[in-house]
Amino acid sequence: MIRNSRLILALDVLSRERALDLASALKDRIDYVKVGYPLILAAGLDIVEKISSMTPVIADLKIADIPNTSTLISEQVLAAGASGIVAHAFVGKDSLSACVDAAREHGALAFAVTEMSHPGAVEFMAPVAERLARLAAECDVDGVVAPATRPERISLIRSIVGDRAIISPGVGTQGGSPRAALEAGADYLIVGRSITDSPNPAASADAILKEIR
Ligand code: BMP
Repeated sequence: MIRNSRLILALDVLSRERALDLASALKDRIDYVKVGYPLILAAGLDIVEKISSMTPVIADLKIADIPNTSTLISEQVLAAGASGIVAHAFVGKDSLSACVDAAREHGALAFAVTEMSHPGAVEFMAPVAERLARLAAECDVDGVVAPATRPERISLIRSIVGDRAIISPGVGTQGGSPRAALEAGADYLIVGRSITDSPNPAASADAILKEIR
């Protein structure tokens, strides 16, 4: 069984059955499954509990609301069994802290988004990513999300967040290199379609694991 694989599987599929099949087939190759709006909206919130019985789940709802609403959203996914939640940092200290507090109360992890991996992130997020990373550290998040598509940004964000975990999406389908992201300072790679859209998801996960080992 491979643990500490440094892989987080982004399970952005719309079929409950397919999600459970993938989680079951890949659970020994990954450290977490990340679920977000696509799967939760398609399959229902209890998919979090179902997958959690196989492998820890990070609920990536990129929470970005006023503190009260952020707490309510966090509590829903945490009560459903999520081991981690993801929130946006740009909403400010009070809202991000509300998510961190909710995670702590459930013994779960809280991650904050600093800079996203898609090209459009350079328009508004990149110019403030360092401030967002500092705010995330001030709010005592467990980790941050930083882009594997721009490894130099991972290094910069690492210099700000210290020992906090960096989880990094954007490898494979979005063009980022797994090895480059880890060498730049990422702790975990978030990988979705390169694995889930593959005719052989387990073999594709193994190929990434081989590349990063
Ligand atoms: P894929 O490997 O298929 O590109 O999936 C990446 C996953 O990471 C998706 O769930 C996406 O929503 C998420 N993600 C991202 O791609 N970039 C970010 O900056 C933040 C994300 O959460």
